[in-house]
Amino acid sequence: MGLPFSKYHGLGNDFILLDNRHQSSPVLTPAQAIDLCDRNFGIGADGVIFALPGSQGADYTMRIFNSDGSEPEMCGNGIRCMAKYLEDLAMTANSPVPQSFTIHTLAGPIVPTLQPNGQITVDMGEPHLLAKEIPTTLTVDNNQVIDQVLTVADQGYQVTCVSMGNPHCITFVDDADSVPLTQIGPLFEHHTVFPERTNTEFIQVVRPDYLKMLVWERGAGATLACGTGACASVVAAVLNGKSDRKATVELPGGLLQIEWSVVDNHIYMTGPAVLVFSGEVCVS
Ligand code: ZDP
Repeated sequence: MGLPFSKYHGLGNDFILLDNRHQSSPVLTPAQAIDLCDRNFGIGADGVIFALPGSQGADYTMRIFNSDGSEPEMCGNGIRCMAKYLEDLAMTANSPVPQSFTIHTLAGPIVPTLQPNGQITVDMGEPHLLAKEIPTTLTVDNNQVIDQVLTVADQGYQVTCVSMGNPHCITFVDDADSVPLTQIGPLFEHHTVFPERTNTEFIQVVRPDYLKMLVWERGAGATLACGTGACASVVAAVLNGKSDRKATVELPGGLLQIEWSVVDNHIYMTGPAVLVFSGEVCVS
């Protein structure tokens, strides 16, 4: 009756990982995922990740439910956790441990590679910039949203929108610590110009190779880190002439290394993933 699970975190962005390799649909409903993510009545997490059988040529498939039960297309910290989880499952089963695999997601194939030092580098694919790809109705002539005004609670913000498969709205600020995140975050998330809602990042450019980021996540609120958000923020900073293509992003939970390759236009994200505990949970 207990459902085996493992809990991992990537810089404090925490996930419940489920071994779903025996069937192609998630073993939990969104409502059950909401219950397990509850920090008082459940295990506590920002989301639930299902490690599913591969499809479309990939070794595995990842699906994720946010703590509010919604399903994002992609999850950067989560996919590092899934790579570590797959390594741990292989070690437990005395199977060969692959260093790299292809994981099918709703944002396309994503390729994590386990590094000898324990860090995980993920080929996150290419960023998407067209307004309809974000999606946002904050349209401009060239159909990209770069340094455009968005009015939130009667205040104008200069925003840049980037999709990493999931939507991100980035604002550059002088001082990340003074952003009233819990007040304005939800207003960005639910703004009418974002039909699929949005993740929201506030970025302080400390140096061209070092950004400080605060995030309000769609469906999860203020989290300690967001991998796709860090990737989107470096893209936004490059597009606005504010950073190098290779930069460290400081999040409340720690550091991510991000590189937007000139060679293949892909984003490479490097960071940790850590097992916290495993157990069995009652599911009703
Ligand atoms: O797009 C969304 O709804 C996000 N909340 C998904 C989770 C993103 C994540 N924090 C990340 O690291 O990319 C897991």
